[in-house]
Amino acid sequence: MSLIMKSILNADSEARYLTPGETEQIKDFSTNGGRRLRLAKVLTENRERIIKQSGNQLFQKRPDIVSPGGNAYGQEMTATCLRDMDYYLRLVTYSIVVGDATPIQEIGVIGVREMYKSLGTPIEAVAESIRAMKNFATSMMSAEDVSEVNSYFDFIIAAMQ
Ligand SMILES: CCC1=C(C)/C(=C/C2=NC(=C\c3[nH]c(/C=C4\NC(=O)[C@H](C)[C@H]4CC)c(C)c3CCC(=O)O)/C(CCC(=O)O)=C2C)NC1=O
Repeated sequence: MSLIMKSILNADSEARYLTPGETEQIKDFSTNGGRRLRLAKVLTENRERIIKQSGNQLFQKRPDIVSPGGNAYGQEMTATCLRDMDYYLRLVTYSIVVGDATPIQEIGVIGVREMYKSLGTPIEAVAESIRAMKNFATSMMSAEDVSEVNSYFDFIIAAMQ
């Protein structure tokens, strides 16, 4: 949930107006909004490149997953693997826009370990793909911007441990 909605719900639950501290926080959050949208746009515009590069890096590191018997073996399964990476990158852009990890948490990580287990997908390799996307995506950003997006990739990786 966005900081704005959270502040309003908190205040309303106590039937009070927003405090100066809360409005100050909302002001910072709003000031930062342009930057968050710009970052989400950079990732959106570069999504194909990020996924292709990171996928290649993953398959080089883990040739077993695209070899016969591997979970991403064959054109169709490899495409599904890259699609999952695309799903996660998309959730990262949502989180960047809203400024917290809720979209990732609610859409992408609940029950994820059980799901990949039932699919026979090595989850540590999925985590590796997220790490590769993080490295590649942040390589095109300033240090300040990196600190804004790193935590969302890390959030996904942590959920896969
Ligand atoms: C937005 C939230 C969301 C997520 C996260 C999601 C994941 C997801 N990945 C799936 C399959 C899959 N996921 C992978 C992914 C991989 N295999 C590997 O070895 C690699 C490590 C990895 C790529 C990095 C593969 C290969 C399948 C197909 C497995 C199969 O059909 O046997 C499936 C099963 C149904 C399907 O094929 O679509 C789901 C639900 N779906 C969602 O709606």
